[in-house]
Amino acid sequence: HPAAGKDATATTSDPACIFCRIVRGDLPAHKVYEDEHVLAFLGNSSSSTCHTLLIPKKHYRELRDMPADSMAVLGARMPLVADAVMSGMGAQDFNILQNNGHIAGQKVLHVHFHVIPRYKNDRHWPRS
Ligand code: DGP
Repeated sequence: HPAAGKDATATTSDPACIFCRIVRGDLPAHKVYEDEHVLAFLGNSSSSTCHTLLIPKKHYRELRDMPADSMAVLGARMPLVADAVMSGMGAQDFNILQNNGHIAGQKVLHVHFHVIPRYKNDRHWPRS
């Protein structure tokens, strides 16, 4: 596994990466949740009300680049972030979506999980 044995405590930030810039505060974003390891903020597409992105603060290009411990922390935060999005919006249901690579629809090369609140008759799936 490519991420096996990687040092999850290494500082990794890509100056050219939009999401790293949001993590650093260089680029504004509406934050939904933040701690030492992860950040959740509203996506800027208008495809869904409060469509939220959950990212590791460190720069990993895609899922397979993430060390297991970073992935574990991020996974543990997913229900918290989903809860925050749901309660803020009065939505009860949600999708988690995660794209890897150009063909799969990944546009920002900093791994991110879409937390998509679902509303009755929103006809959202499978678009993100
Ligand atoms: P994907 O297609 O899976 O790479 O999703 C990219 C997501 O990132 C999409 O929800 C729109 C969002 N996004 C792209 N650029 C920005 C930005 O500059 N600010 C914010 N808040 N979101 C962005």
